[in-house]
Amino acid sequence: MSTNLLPRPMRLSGLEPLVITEATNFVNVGERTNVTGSRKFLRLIQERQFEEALDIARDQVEGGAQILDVNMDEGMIDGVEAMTTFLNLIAAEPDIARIPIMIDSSKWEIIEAGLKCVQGKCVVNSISLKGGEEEFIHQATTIKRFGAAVIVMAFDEDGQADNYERRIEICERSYKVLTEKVGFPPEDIIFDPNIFPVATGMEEHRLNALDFFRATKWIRDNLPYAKVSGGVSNVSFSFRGNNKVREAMHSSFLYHAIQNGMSMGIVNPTMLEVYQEVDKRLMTYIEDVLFDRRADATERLLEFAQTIEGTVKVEAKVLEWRNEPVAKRLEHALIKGITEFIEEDVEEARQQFTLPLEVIEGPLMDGMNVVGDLFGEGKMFLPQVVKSARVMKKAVAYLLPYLEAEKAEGGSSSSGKVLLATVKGDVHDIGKNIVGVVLACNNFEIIDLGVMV
Ligand code: B12
Repeated sequence: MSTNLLPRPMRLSGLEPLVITEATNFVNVGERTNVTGSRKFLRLIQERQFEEALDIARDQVEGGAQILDVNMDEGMIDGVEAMTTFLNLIAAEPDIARIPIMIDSSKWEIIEAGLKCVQGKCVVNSISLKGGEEEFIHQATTIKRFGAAVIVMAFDEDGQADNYERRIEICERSYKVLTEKVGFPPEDIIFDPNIFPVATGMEEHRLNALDFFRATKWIRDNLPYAKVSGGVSNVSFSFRGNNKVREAMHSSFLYHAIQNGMSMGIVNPTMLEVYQEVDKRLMTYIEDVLFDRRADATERLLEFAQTIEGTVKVEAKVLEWRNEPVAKRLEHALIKGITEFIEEDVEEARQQFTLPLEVIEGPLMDGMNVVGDLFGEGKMFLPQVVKSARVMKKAVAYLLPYLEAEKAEGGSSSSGKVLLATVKGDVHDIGKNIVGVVLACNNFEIIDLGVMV
């Protein structure tokens, strides 16, 4: 976005605020509470097992989702009733309701039903010019009255935008109608310029990713304060069944989309590789396709994909990192969120250092710093960092008895009292907890008020 504009952050909320500024990293939308994307969720809703369906929502929040997408668009379900019931149940669960909701439906009556339920400021996903300007204005006016933000699909009376020009033409027209005729706050407009599959073998799909990147950049440069979102898994549709390729493609697509200004998106964190971790050759083939860099890009990727399809070669590669030196193994486990070997690796590192604290301040902190840098660069995403934090916590928990055994000699008299907490809005407690343990070992009396105080 042009930098000479006054900041107008997008303010969403569940029970807690989510303020999206220019400095915010990519915002990831949890997508498992969607009957069209999750078979399990669909089954639970059909069988009216709403308690279990709530657990899926809770897992998403704990896993790092910053917005919760809820979709009940399925022919066999009464969408209005299911949306109403589920959102009302969420409202009674503060650990889920703390993040904003995204009411996701292609049916206006389901969206309206959802708008009547949610507390806080939600996002409607989506409306478009598909049914003409009058209907669009009516829907946008209602959404504005409910105080929600809106996702606008690049779709008009002539159909869905499938090239660069159509994408920007529809988004510009929608933006003008929204800001000039409806008086919609521009910072509450999010465009979805359509993520379509690549490597389909069809000539007209060759520019699908590139056109999305270019349209995203155009929107961010030309439509002040508007944001860009999209459903990322669509891009890899041609590779269903080959998760290795899909995961790599998602991380590359996301990385480049974010570089071009994509601000949020619906991403399945279990189908996302860390950008840096993708095999370099695979990444080249993928990016040749995404950027349409060569005429035979699709054939080359398809050919290469067959060689890595769930083969033994992949299995061997997976465990190759176990042969690295211990510091590298710890870094790998932190980046990939692997807890399996963490205790044995931490033990090995502990034996190499004089003090257990040196393991934390050395290889573990180094690993966390790599995670922090990758996250800052848009090459890792919050759900992945949540997993890293779990690995770190397990490593620290393993070292705890050794840290405590280091307890300073010399009497029981207290060295003083220390009050610890993280401030309101800050969940980072790994460092605080370590400080608490170290101080306690040095005879300080610790009063730990916890997080977000
Ligand atoms: C793990 C992590 C998370 C985890 C936290 C899990 C948890 N329960 O702690 C999760 C995934 C939840 C997370 C969330 C977010 N994170 Co974060 N996260 C990190 C990461 C990768 C590692 C932090 C860590 O645990 N380090 C290891 C510990 C041991 O080190 P430490 O915290 O520095 O503590 C040591 C010292 O600082 C010191 N110390 C710490 N506290 C105290 C207190 C006292 C009294 C003393 C004396 C010393 C002391 O001693 C400790 C031991 O040596 C850092 C990157 C980094 N390199 O630090 C980003 C980072 C801190 N996060 C960041 C951000 C932006 C976020 C989010 C806002 C992301 C988002 N878009 O939502 C959210 C914040 C949510 C919130 N409301 O707080 C930014 C912060 C940028 C900034 N400067 O403001 C960082 C730097 C990443 C980045 N490069 O962008 N994060």
